[in-house]
Amino acid sequence: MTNHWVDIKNADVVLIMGGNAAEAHPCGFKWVTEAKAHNKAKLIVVDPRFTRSASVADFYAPIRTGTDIIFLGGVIKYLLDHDKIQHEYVRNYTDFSYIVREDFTFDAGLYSGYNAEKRTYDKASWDYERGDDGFVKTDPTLTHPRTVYQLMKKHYSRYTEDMVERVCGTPRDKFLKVCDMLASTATTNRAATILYALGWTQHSIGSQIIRTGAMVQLLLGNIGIAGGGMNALRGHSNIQGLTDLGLMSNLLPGYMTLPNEPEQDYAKYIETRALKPLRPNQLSYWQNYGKFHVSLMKAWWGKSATAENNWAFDYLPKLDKMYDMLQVYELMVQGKMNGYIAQGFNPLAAAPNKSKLNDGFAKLKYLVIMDPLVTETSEFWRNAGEHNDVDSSKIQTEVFRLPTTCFAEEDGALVNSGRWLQWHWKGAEPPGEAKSDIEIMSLIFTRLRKMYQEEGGKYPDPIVNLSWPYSNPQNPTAEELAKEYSGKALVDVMDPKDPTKLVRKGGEQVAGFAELRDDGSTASGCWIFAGAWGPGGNLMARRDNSDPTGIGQTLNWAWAWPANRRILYNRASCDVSGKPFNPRRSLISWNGKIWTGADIPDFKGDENPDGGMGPFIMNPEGVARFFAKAGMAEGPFPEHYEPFETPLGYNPLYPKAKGVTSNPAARVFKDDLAAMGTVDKFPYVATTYRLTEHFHYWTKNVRINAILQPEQFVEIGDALAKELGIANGSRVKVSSNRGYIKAVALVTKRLRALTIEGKTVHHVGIPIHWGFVGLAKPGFLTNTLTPVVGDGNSQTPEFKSFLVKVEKA
Ligand SMILES: Nc1nc2c(c(=O)[nH]1)N[C@H]1C(S)=C(S)[C@@H](COP(=O)(O)OP(=O)(O)OC[C@H]3O[C@@H](n4cnc5c(=O)[nH]c(N)nc54)[C@H](O)[C@@H]3O)O[C@H]1N2
Ligand SMILES: Nc1nc2c(c(=O)[nH]1)N[C@H]1C(S)=C(S)[C@@H](COP(=O)(O)OP(=O)(O)OC[C@H]3O[C@@H](n4cnc5c(=O)[nH]c(N)nc54)[C@H](O)[C@@H]3O)O[C@H]1N2
Ligand SMILES: [Mo]
Repeated sequence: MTNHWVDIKNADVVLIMGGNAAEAHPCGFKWVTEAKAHNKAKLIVVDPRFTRSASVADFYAPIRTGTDIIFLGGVIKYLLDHDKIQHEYVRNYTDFSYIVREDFTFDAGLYSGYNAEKRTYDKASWDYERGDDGFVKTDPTLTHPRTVYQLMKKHYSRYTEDMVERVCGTPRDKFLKVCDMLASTATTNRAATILYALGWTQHSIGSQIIRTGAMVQLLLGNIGIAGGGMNALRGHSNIQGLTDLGLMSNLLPGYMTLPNEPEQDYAKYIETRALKPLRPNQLSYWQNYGKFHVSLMKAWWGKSATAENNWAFDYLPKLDKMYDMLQVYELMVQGKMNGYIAQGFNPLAAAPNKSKLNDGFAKLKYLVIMDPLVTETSEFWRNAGEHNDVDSSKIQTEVFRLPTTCFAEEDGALVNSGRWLQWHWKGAEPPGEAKSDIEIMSLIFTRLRKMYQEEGGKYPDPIVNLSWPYSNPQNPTAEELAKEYSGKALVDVMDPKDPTKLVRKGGEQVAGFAELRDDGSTASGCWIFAGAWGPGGNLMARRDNSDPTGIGQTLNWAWAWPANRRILYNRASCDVSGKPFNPRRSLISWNGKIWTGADIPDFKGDENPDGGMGPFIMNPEGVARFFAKAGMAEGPFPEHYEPFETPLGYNPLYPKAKGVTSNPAARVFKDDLAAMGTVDKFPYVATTYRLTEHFHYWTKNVRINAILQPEQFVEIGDALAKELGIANGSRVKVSSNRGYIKAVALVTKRLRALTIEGKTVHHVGIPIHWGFVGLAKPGFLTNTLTPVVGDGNSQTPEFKSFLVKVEKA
């Protein structure tokens, strides 16, 4: 979230689109209720299904899955056409007036630089034009045809109301009503928040859907203000912490990135990330990259990371490709993997195309499961009849189960969607032989290290030199690890402007990332967490909920990254001179000497507004981007592409063009493309989702949940049920080109048929929670049906839109 849970209460308009917060985030949803009760906020829900969120909304609009870019692009066109934009904001705080390079083009669904064979772009032309001074050229009159404004206006001129109605199936009047409600927040005294989750991410164009939402918010001046923002409602209780700590194949902690294979030169690695400002007087905060990186390397390799060895740069793997789950399972079925560790992960249930996973696991020599429960993955080899129809006698994979504790049985911090690190305390002793994940990993590590120490091997340095300074090397405490992430001074750290002035005494915890250095004098395992455990102790454990301004800015409750800041980009809540746009919900302001207020300023604290520094300090241009330079896989402006399994078979933006029906830069492998189904055989659009009564695949192990939702069902609209002669409560078989499931039919009015390009399109709704392990009635894994294709940026699978057929079972 750019904002945080409590702040939702400040919104005047709440748009829930691509999520079902009332069901999947029932605790956080109370802040929507607060906004409605105390702020007369209007709640809009746009979803293919009439959900539990929709049932309490002021306005509901249906949409076909996977077409949100058309819808939101239509909103962009509406706002531009009706001049419903926050002019002062857009003019000063975005790239509206920036001029784009002459060789940048967009033609029939493809941007300049496309390589059809590799399915990727050379993004060089997706950039601004530079002047002789090295800075980006701008045209404040916005008349130059290559200003971002003009290009964007042209791009979205195709996204008409008519197009929205035809492609999304959203009736025109409903679409216009949503536009109108959002447009009401283009003023400085009203705010809209967007709450989204998997209904946006789990598409082959998911990241671009989210960008389109962010563009709408920028036009309305809704980023950086109380009650505004782009708010990703995250999933598992600590999934925010997972990305923060860089647990993805291409990331390092704190959103730093691993070097790529060609990046063998340390200085160049830093240089390409510590970007110089693109406009005069801009901060470009990533210029500090080296300080965060060197501090990380000191945390990991201690004395072995030295200036002479470039802070152990050679110890870091150099990335040849992303190793996301789709890539890993592809390597598995190709027989290129020996072993796999599934830690707190049940991929047989959670990953797309179950039969591919069954094949892959069967080719492994060993599979390690770290989990408090028995999972489907740990029993992938067991024949469970129709629910897991495998030939056990042919599977040789050795499976090891290592029982772990769960969060309630250990101390530590969880990072919530609002970026708050909240400390929690152990509430129970673990049962039986269960050990914590930390202890298991430490036991594995210390044994591996011993083997490398005794037997050597190819390049043992990164392992034998890893810093492991814990009181019990076989079981570090949560406190020790939290202090390491936050960071400390290794020797006395002095003020660079006044070398006689002590900033931090050697051995002390640092107060924040501003104290980190690139000369090896500091260590921090995750720079954005720096200060969470500061010189004064554990700030994550704070529980003071006082809220001096009444807008939910409880700065002494827990600790938020970065720097305890609660609302990102909050400098943009003020006008150029530093006066709050909305004094009623002021976050910060310029008092003539410093920035101060209800939040930690997202700006240089003593920077006089007259200097012209922009509020988006992480961008080298200092402003927010409508034109996503070289950032995204598919192009700088979001464009609609159909789901890989499309009910149309063509892209309605250019019905005749080839190769642009679906995302030309999506993550997809050859065999998975061959496994896609077509609309002639699989005529209905399926989408998968969760229910309040279950948490994924674990709560079917809990008796009370198993009683609440005992049996697998699928939701079918009235009209389709009638057409197929299916009665409510009867059993149906739902098949895709990859397999089938059987479940009880729930015939409902909540899923209405939509008219798309003149033909009727039906959705089938499939909850995800059943399987062949647990106390609930055995069922089929929903992911028997889903296709293997991922977003080109995040590699998130397309779980939310694929094709099925439905028959009586
Ligand atoms: N009770 C409970 N709560 C949970 C979980 C759980 O298992 N149980 N899981 C947690 C996790 S890990 C996560 S990630 C979150 C997920 O939270 P959500 O994303 O809110 O949950 P989902 O039910 O997957 O899907 C959200 C909605 O997206 C809609 N949708 C599908 N396709 C589209 C589309 O193309 N456009 C639009 N506008 N909407 C679409 C679906 O109809 C559905 O209502 O929930 C978390 N909370
Ligand atoms: N079709 C379809 N597929 C989906 C989705 C969808 O919407 N549609 N949603 C996707 C999403 S967003 C998610 S997050 C995934 C969820 O997929 P998973 O994360 O694989 O599902 P969970 O059942 O939450 O599995 C987590 C496992 O962690 C274990 N666990 C709990 N606490 C601990 C602990 O402290 N340590 C260890 N080691 N283990 C622990 C639990 O017992 C459980 O078995 O599913 C994805 N798959
Ligand atoms: Mo999730």
